[in-house]
Amino acid sequence: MSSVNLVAREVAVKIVFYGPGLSGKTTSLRKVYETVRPAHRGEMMSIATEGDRTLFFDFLPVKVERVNDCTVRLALYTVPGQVFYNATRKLVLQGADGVVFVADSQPEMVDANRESLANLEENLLEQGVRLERFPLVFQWNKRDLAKALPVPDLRAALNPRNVPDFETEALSGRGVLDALKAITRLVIQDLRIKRIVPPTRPMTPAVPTIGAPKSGGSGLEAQLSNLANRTGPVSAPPAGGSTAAPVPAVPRPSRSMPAIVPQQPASPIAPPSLTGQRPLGPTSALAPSDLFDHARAAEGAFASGDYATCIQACLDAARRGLAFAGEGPVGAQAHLLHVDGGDLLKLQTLAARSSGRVDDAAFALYVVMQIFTRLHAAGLPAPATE
Ligand SMILES: Nc1nc2c(ncn2[C@@H]2O[C@H](COP(=O)(O)OP(=O)(O)OP(=O)(O)O)[C@@H](O)[C@H]2O)c(=O)[nH]1
Ligand SMILES: [Mg+2]
Repeated sequence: MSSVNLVAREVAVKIVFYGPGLSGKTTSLRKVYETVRPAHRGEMMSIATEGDRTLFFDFLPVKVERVNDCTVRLALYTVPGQVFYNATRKLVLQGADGVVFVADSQPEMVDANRESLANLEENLLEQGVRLERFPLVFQWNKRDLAKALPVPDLRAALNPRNVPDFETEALSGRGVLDALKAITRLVIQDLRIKRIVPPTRPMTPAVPTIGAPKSGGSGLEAQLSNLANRTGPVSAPPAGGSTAAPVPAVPRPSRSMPAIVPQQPASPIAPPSLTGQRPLGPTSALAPSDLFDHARAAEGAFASGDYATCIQACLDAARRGLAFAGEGPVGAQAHLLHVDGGDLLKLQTLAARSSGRVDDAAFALYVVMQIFTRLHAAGLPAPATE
């Protein structure tokens, strides 16, 4: 869901990396994280992973300055590709402005690619959005594998609309930033057509428009390219395997997270609006407005490395969240909301300890997000009536 701050001339857009399980969505996002200079991005958050598998989502904020006289803030998300996580995919997809579809080039993945694309179409339609009119680009990923299908075959199977597509190797990063540039350009064009992006100021004739970026100028292409960390170019040649530095599933929190704050925490699952002074993480993005402050407290403690406080704040938020399901024992509330009782028990055990570890705190945030997600699905808390 895009948001525009006309005073600051900032546009915040949400882009989702979609595709079947293990196609390379998380690896692609990680490569964007590694490529973009720290001053232009926040920390990458991987919320609940099991080995390679994303269980909830990954999130990375990126800032692109001076596009069409505006600053563009990208909120990049990945979905979990495994078929049975469709409820989570729907949540992450809500309010998306564009999608990078990461297809797996291997022959045995043709059906999984097709099913995932059909699933994207169906989930968008539930939001009243038609895929054929939606900003979309493809990554034909894993091109480094010898058995990768020819690109024309992939196009015929998945891209009859002939939207921009890119051969990528997420492990080395080849092509990943090109796909991101393309989807950002499409999204901004779409927002301009919808008159959401403000027109260029008349007094700044030197600033090129999105549709006609000038080479070496301050157009979107140039700006995104300029973000690249010179010590780790995205187009580094593949070296017969992974060249990516190992990144922990739960990255170490940074005190230098970018300014990300919602203008109004009105919708419980609104994507983060990216203006303001303090960081907004995925937990507060999912929080019902009554619990927004609790989520922020938990995230603040996490960001400052105070994991024990984060876990306590999560337990508090979890209890308050469960209370929306009515009075009674926590177990019954959890049952009503279909929240995993085992996870709650573990959260209570962690909170009883005096110290906290980063992975425990990340788990606590995950439990709270699980509760927020279920509350939303159940329509709780009910909106206030006049
Ligand atoms: N050879 C090769 N392997 C890749 C490439 N991209 C990703 N992989 C590998 O594919 C596996 C899955 O990658 P992920 O990025 O975790 O996949 P995902 O799409 O996020 O998977 P889910 O979270 O389950 O949806 C990992 O072992 C990656 O190292 C690529 O371009 N080439
Ligand atoms: Mg993943």
